[in-house]
Amino acid sequence: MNSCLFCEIAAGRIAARRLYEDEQVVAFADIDPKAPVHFLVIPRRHIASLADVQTEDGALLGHLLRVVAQLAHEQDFSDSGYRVVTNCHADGGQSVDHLHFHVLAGRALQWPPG
Ligand code: D5M
Repeated sequence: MNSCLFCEIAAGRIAARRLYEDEQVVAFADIDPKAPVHFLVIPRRHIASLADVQTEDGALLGHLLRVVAQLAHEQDFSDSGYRVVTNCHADGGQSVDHLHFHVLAGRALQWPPG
């Protein structure tokens, strides 16, 4: 596998504003925020996209989404609301090939997205 930006962030070799980390996942601020709150939650292990998730990754994905809900609660935007997005492959708008969930909050978000 070639060098992966989000693997480097997860390993601490590239700096990011980290919000949360444990043995399996890392959350950090998006470098180009699209809302007052915009961070990314990633698995430490390299999974290229949602299309590459395997059945045995179910517990990891469940934990990752539970971390999203926990951070929303702790950062006090759970009640006002938020959006969780993963972009997959070219038409989905994926630009970094390491599975990541965008978490957006802090304003009323439009639907549908562009
Ligand atoms: O989302 C990829 C996201 O990754 C995009 O919103 C910018 C963000 N990004 C890119 N480089 C960095 C660094 N170095 N730190 C934090 N955030 C970063 P996608 O859905 O793949 O387009």
